[in-house]
Amino acid sequence: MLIRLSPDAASTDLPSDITPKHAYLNRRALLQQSLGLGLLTGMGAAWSQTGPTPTVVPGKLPALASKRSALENALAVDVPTAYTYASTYNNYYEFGTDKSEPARNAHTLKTKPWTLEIEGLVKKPMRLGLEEVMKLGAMEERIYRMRCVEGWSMVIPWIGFSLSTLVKHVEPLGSAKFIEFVTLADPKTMPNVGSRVLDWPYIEGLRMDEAMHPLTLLTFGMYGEILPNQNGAPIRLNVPWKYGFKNAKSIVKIRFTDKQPATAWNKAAANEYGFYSNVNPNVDHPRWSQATERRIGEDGLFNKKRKTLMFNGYEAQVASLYSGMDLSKNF
Ligand SMILES: Nc1nc2c(c(=O)[nH]1)N[C@H]1C(S)=C(S)[C@@H](COP(=O)(O)O)O[C@H]1N2
Ligand SMILES: [Mo]
Repeated sequence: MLIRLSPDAASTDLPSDITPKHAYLNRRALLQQSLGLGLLTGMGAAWSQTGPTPTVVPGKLPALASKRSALENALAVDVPTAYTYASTYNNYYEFGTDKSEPARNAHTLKTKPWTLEIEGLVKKPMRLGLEEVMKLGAMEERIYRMRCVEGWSMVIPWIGFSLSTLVKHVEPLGSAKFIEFVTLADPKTMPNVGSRVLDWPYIEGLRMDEAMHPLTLLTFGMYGEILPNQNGAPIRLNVPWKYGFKNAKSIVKIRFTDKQPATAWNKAAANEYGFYSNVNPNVDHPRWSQATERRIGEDGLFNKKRKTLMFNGYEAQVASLYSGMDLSKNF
């Protein structure tokens, strides 16, 4: 399932037009079936060139629709990472700390039934089944560059809708300043939750304006399919201008708070992993440089690396969120 797109074909198009339209629409229709109607299970069915004609054509991101942005220019020369890498080279410490372990171990994760609890400083706290969550918004494909703090990157076509849709639905109180994301920690199905490598459950957090940014994606699928367990099924976060560890997998609770959440990696090593975690080539990790990255599947270990871009290439979209902040202190 290798997805290769011609940079020439892409150079005049917006990101959502990079994929040949017929393939895109068929994938979308298949995803709607698999996510919405429950007709398909697992993999193998999607990414077909033939299929039902969809009735809904996805729209562009409002923030990106008007003119070609730095993001679009950057993505026009990027190609999505092969599905085999995106689904076998993973960080999901609950299933092991080796990159190959989540793909081997995560089959034990039980994603049905799944309940998402929304609590804290909101007018309408609620418990929603996965299907109810998915009905809150219109699914879109977003091709995002992902940059892991360890120095590698991928380009992944995610499927989901902006987190802001869910946030508006539960009506946060004025006192809500942050959102905490709590993920599943089940020692019965997650072999590494017994270890002390992190303080479980894995918790992440965003400031409210970051959570409301249209690029912040509540994600249910990738490459036109439901998420594989190792990629955080059935529901995860994707905040593409931040290091990968911000993207909490298998979320069970979303809590609105007035205080900055204590996040898993910040608790483990505060001097190495800050709350903001914005991709920043100018701020080194204490133990290594963040100036360059290795694109998985593209560069061999000994090939040249890519330059890491400020805010992972999403500077035009998100830099204003941090104006006036010292990003070497708020790393
Ligand atoms: N629950 C949970 N979420 C997690 C992690 C984890 O260990 N546990 N690892 C994070 C890290 S470090 C990265 S780089 C991304 C990897 O996402 P991917 O495997 O889909 O590429 O997931 C993030 N979300
Ligand atoms: Mo990561």
